[in-house]
Amino acid sequence: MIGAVAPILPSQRPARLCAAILDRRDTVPAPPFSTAVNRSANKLAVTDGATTSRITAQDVRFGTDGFTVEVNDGAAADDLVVSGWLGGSNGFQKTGAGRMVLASANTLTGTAAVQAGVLRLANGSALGSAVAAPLAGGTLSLSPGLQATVGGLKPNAGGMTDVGSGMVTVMSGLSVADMLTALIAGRGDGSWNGASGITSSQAAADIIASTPRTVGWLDNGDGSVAFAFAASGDTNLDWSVDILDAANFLAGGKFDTGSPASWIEGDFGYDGLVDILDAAEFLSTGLFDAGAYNAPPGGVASVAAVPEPSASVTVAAVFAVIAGLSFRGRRNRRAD
Ligand SMILES: [Ca+2]
Ligand SMILES: [Ca+2]
Repeated sequence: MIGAVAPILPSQRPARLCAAILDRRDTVPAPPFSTAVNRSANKLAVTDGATTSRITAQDVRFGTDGFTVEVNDGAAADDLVVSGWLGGSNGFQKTGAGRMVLASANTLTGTAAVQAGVLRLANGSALGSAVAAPLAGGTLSLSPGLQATVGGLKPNAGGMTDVGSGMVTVMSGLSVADMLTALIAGRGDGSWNGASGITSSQAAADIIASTPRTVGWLDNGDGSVAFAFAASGDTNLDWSVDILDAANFLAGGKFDTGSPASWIEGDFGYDGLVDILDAAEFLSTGLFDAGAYNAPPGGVASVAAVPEPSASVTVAAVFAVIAGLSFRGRRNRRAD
């Protein structure tokens, strides 16, 4: 139920204009959320999932005690959309089976723990510098094509991180080894059907539709890592497969060496090596020089309008590129 609205005392305001300060000490009744949102103690709850509940113009500061947002599931795909500003120094816990969408840039810190249901990011800065932690039964997801940055991520906490058709950059605290553990768990049998870790529901759907897609990753070298919906061969995760990728594949110098290799060096199959299987994956997508294969938010992938080249032409083109670059040696720096 929507509670009565009472003025907020100046002493209760955060630095910014704010409709409600939601923390344990707060005694202010609920602000006028658009549908059936109520709150008690340190919990904000959406109890009516029949329509999408919205927190729009209000800014909400989660107090230093942290906060629980319970979003129950209903008929609407999005059960709660928060497009106001969220701030707070101790994160929040998302509970309930419903889907909560963060649609604006926020300044959260602490841990955003997804204990159940879905927390979807619809803005690249929706989590501020908070650490996302999807726990068993919880999923962190992205709106289509979104490129999101999070302060941290705990992808091996039992839950799922679904990159969809987007990309996640994790600023710090996630090692390449832990990211790979999560990716391999999410990859499952190769069709991205794992029960936990990092996956892509878009890649899984594409594979079912016989379009080979996967999830790629990068070590940015500055303490941050990234992973994204990808096609094999897209070494730099720019959502096209072109000469830069062929150059990275060659510059890595890992082909058939048995040396440990990364995605950018050409290990597209997650066995840690670059061999003929990876080269085959590179070629089998038919995407070389075919333009963008993934749509930006609200856009259309240009590859959709390009007639798919025949496999033989694509293979010939790639091998011509590889042969040409080979003569130039490995002095060239990686084109990433
Ligand atoms: Ca690329
Ligand atoms: Ca491999």
